[in-house]
Amino acid sequence: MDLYNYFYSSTSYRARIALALKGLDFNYIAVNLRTLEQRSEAFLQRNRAGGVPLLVDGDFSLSQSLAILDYLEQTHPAPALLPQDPAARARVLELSYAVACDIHPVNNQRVLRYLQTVLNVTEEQKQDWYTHWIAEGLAAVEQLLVNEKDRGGTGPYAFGAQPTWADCCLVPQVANALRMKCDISAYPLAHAVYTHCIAQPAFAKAAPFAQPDAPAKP
Ligand SMILES: N[C@@H](CCC(=O)N[C@@H](CS)C(=O)NCC(=O)O)C(=O)O
Repeated sequence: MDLYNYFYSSTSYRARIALALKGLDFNYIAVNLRTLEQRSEAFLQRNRAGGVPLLVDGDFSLSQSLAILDYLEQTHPAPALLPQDPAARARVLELSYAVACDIHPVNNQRVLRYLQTVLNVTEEQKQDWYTHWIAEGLAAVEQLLVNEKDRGGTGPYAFGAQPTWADCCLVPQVANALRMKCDISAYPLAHAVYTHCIAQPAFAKAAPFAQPDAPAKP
């Protein structure tokens, strides 16, 4: 399999975590988001949406990180990253979608680029925008983790003793928030899940600064 991705991309990071947890090797094909390689004609021919990750498995090509997670789940079921029980599975998806559908899209690079280059917001206003949506989004995620704890959830992952899609989505989002210097002290459960996960080998393998296109760690 080939994974078109970028070290700092949180959606790529989701796919890398799932691949690592399932013990799957892949060819790392870097798409440089800093130089807007995702907008190049060559890449747009692969993915008209102009985003990473993009998974290519033989002649099968797939964008959308959650569709990639689902494809991996179906094609390589072990270890399972979604619970069997319908309610438990729905809880995992609820948190995953809270990150993937509510937090990430409004702070995606193309949105920030539009704010700056078309709407001419200042750097400070851009940071306000980013921080605002992180705060709104992580507060909702934290409540989901509180609810899970109230139901008897024990961690150390978001939903129990095994990693799930929720961790694949949450860890990159918290990493982005920290990189953008957002205060995440109001989300202790999310922070605890993040801290646990990044110490695990599969998550470490998938981390931004473990990737071949990453510069030396700042
Ligand atoms: N919903 C898509 C989003 C893909 C996406 O837009 N990824 C970001 C990187 S995290 C990207 O490539 N952004 C480039 C841009 O916005 O121009 C997914 O989950 O895969």
